[in-house]
Amino acid sequence: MTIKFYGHPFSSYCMKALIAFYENDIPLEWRMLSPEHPDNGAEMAALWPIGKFPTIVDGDTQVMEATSIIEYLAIAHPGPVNLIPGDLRAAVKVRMMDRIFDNYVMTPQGKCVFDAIRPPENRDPHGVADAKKMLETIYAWLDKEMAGHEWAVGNEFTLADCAAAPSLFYADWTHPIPEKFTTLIAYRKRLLARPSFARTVDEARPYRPFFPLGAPDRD
Ligand SMILES: N[C@@H](CCC(=O)N[C@@H](CS)C(=O)NCC(=O)O)C(=O)O
Repeated sequence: MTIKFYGHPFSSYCMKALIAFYENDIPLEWRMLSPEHPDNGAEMAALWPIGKFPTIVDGDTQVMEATSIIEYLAIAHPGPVNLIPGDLRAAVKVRMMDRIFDNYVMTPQGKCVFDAIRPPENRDPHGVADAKKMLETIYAWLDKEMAGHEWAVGNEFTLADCAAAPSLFYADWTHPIPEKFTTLIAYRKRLLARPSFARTVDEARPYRPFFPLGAPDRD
């Protein structure tokens, strides 16, 4: 039975989970969440009232949260690319970096984007300024942290890179990574060249006109 994937190709958290599917060629059946597919929206509302996507359904198993989906795939559909290291100490670092990319890159990036789609009277300039400050702080930290290895944790592509790819992709569109952070910029380029992530970027390409801050003409 094919795994049902509820989400949208332009969603950063969907891209994160899709990387794990594509790394190991795990088949999936799209349940696109968009106004053209109201039935999928109704199914999703019944499955997960919080409404955040992606969510997957694999037979009797439902999994919410992109990180948990990647953890689930590693156990239920293992393949040649092991995104969660078997070594428990290494796995702690991978999970820590996953949290860092979600909490301190993806979250402040999202704050800036979602603020832009609010009506002007409901905007939160202080919150957006704080979010940009957080992005600047984490860019500086990551530029040092990423020195001397290919991927987020060592030289194997892991869960942490699944989180890093869409978060740095959209964060750089939202609040550009300063040119002086050459190590971080080079890492973002390596992520863009990884076939699994490149595929998600291509699948999301038709939706770029919907990026609320205006998508740059690159990547
Ligand atoms: N913590 C969730 C976050 C998922 C999330 O925020 N997804 C966004 C799309 S990228 C979403 O569902 N937005 C619609 C909404 O908030 O109603 C995860 O890691 O999967």
